[in-house]
Amino acid sequence: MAPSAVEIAVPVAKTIDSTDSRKEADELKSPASPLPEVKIFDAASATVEDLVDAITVAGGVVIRNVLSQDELANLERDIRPELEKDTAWGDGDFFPAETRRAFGLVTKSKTFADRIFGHPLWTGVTDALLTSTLKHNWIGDKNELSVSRPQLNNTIVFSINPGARDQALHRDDAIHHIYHPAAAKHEIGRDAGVGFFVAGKRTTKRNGATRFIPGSHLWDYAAGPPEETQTFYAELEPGDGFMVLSGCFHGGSANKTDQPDENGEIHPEERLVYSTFMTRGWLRQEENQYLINPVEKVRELPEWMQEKVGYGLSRPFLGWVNLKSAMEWLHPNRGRRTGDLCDEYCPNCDNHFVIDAVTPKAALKVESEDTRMDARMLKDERVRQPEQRTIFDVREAAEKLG
Ligand SMILES: O=C(O)CCC(=O)C(=O)O
Ligand SMILES: [Fe+2]
Repeated sequence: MAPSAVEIAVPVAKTIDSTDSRKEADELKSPASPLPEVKIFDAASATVEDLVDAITVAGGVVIRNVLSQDELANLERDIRPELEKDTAWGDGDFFPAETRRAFGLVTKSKTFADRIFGHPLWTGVTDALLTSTLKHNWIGDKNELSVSRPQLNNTIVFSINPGARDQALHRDDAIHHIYHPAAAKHEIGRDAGVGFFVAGKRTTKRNGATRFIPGSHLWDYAAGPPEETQTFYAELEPGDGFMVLSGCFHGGSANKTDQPDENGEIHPEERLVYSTFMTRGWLRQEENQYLINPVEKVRELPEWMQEKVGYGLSRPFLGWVNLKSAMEWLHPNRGRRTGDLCDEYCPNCDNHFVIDAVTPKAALKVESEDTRMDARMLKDERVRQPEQRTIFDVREAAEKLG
């Protein structure tokens, strides 16, 4: 998340006055509530459901062994030269001066794209938490149902070096001006985003592990400031991952490995973490994916990833170029595919018109042939009608002639 110098006035949570809602209000979570347990899974056995359940309760979850040591080595080979180009932003900033960063990782490393951005547990969790379905959009007499899928928000690798101070605890939800009052439990649709941090090296409380406050995604966002005493440090072995809701207080931590350890020895360590956030399809992306990723490199990704990078359409109508899906702009010579911008007649797309079901009533009816054999009695307004090319309608000619 980028630094912000202005303080934003935050609305106060609404007053609850009925008896039922008072009971619910008692259960609303706050900084005084007990902190939920942070669960730990292994990538080989965890299911998307396990992770979603754990995240919705605690706001974050640890997953062991997301990447193998070979994959980590490939990733570092791709990314290290990029980190070496970075310089300090100046202390007093959001990032301590000892942090080095690199961005635009989906096109800088195939391993990053395949094994982090495209990891099935990650795509499963973000699809579950960040997909939205618009059910009520009347356009004339048709009710349009539109699905908007999650898209990439940012990609950053953080190298935190010895001597770095704590990054201030913050919510990445602030980027999208999100405010939530306190909630008793999590509901799907609440989050602006989810983050995934994968350790490139061992990350510990001493060398700068990401810390977060479990359960803080359910607090009134006006409650603050966050207390360091409530933080949980996501200590990871190389290749482990940590997923966190953007509604949780979190931050990178101080790297104290420039100071003597419990044996009085100094062993400086770099804390290396690859991070990626996804957001909802209809929010602006934090990192501008169209400028940071060379378009020819984007074309090398599988199409489903191109869509997630931001070239897919957020239905019903967000992100078009020349009134077409950006996927058609990216691939001008290929035919239309699933996900392209199309009308209601398209058999591939997930943009559906829904006509509410009507309970049948007794009525006088005109009997006709089985309409699959002869549909002349029916005119389905939803089916594109054949174009008439001549002033003589040849289909009626047989009847006219007897
Ligand atoms: O470095 C970390 O562990 C967290 C970084 C972070 O939260 C941010 O930059 O928004
Ligand atoms: Fe953050």
